[in-house]
Amino acid sequence: MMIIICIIAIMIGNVEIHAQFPDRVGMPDCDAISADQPGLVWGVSCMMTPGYLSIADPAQGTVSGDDASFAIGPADKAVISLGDGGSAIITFQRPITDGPGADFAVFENAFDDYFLEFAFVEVSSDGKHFVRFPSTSLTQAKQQIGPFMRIPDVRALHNLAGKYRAGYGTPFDLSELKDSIGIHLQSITHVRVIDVVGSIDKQFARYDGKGNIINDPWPTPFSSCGFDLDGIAVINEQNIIGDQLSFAPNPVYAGHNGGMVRVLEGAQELSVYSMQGEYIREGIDGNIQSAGLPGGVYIVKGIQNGQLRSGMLMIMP
Ligand SMILES: [Ca+2]
Ligand SMILES: [Ca+2]
Repeated sequence: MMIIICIIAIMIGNVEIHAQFPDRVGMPDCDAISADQPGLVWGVSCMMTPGYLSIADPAQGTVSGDDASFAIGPADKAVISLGDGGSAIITFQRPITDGPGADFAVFENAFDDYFLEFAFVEVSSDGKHFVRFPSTSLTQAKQQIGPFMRIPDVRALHNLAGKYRAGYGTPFDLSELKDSIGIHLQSITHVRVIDVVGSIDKQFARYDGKGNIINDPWPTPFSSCGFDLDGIAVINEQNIIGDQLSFAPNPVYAGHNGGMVRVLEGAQELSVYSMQGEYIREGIDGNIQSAGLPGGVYIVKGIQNGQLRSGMLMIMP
């Protein structure tokens, strides 16, 4: 009997969505983060990799690439449009940490609760190894959602940025990545946002964490196509230990970001020593040059807020 029901369901083809995730802004179970929530801190740098105007016709080229500053600072509806499959990496003044509940939120500029575009979200604690939040899209993938068509029910979506309208961020909780390797959940320095494309054509489709095709408005061969990143807000920011220098990223791969490590909160007269106390090199404009240093743990000393402080920096080979 069960088998027959299953076969009928497959034949009908349009099985009801099992809506199981929070609903749109204004509904009681909505988990969106308002851009006006007190205490949010926002991204400070953005590096964008433009996607195609249409992934089905690469000859049309990529999106022109908006002013990257539109994706940093508070969400203000000035955005960068990623294009089909495009991405952006945002960094922060201090690392994000896994605190209670959602740890950061990603803001898009949808003008209402239904005309939505989605993006994968990945995090890194060294700018090199990124781990993707396991996403879910239970929206049907039999009929393409066209460029001006509605997303039927946001309760079918989880861990995809862009679920909520402008001014309301999609929350991400680092504890969902606790079984991941290669990242430190207490020191996330980079968030990468990647347009999901949205085509249901298997040549171009992108898949959620369970292998479902993600269906969102497509094709959209406009200069403003793809996910529109407005900003990323940090909810749980790493506390800086008062009397120690802290670095971002830490640990760091020797060649990361041109081999530069930033000293959080700023410091002057930086110098780098081996664990045996041997002087190695000076800092440069508040940064440590990690390129060329063998893998290992180093002691960095510097003047911060008028006091001599030190901290430990780990360089990965
Ligand atoms: Ca958390
Ligand atoms: Ca913005």
